[in-house]
Amino acid sequence: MKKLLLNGFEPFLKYTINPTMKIVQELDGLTIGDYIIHSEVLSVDFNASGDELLAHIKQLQPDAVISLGLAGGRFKMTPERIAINFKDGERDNVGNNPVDEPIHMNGEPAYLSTLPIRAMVNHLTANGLPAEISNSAGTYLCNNVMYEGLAYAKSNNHNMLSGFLHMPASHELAIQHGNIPSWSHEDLKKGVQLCIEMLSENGQ
Ligand code: PCA
Repeated sequence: MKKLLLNGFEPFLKYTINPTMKIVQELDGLTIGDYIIHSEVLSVDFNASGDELLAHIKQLQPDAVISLGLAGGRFKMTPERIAINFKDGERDNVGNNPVDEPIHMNGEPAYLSTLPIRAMVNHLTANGLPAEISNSAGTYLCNNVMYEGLAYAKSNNHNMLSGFLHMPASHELAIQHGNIPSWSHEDLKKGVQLCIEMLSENGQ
């Protein structure tokens, strides 16, 4: 049996609920295909989230890492193709407000996801869920965590697959937010389960 580290994020900015938190909590301990799922929730804190991720990786020694984040305003599930070496964005949950800063001072400019993102998108759409590959994870916490996971894999464990899935809002969040496209919690969760099935079938 292989181990999957599945991360979600806490709420942030004007998003009073982060649907990824509930999804990872509900999938914790389940087995999908070859993978047993171990879930964690990461902080929306530029100074802490990378260290949190690396601590979970070192503790669990996973075969693969999938991190989930809310992309408020997106209509589709969007596996991310690339993480870039930049931190920039609105104030995080503890007040960090980086502008054009590198994540790693002399790090690679970017890393490509090692998840089977095309197979994931095809499997999602074949099962009736709108999906497309995203070519930008932004420069906020999600990009930060995706970059850290791939940088770790590159320098410490070439076999560990790693990447990021951005998710639309849930209906529960959309009601609170007021003006945002949304999916049911069940469809969001099913989307993540379908992606893990593809990881099991197509991940090397
Ligand atoms: N989404 C944010 C950070 C946390 C989350 O769920 C992002 O897209 O960077």
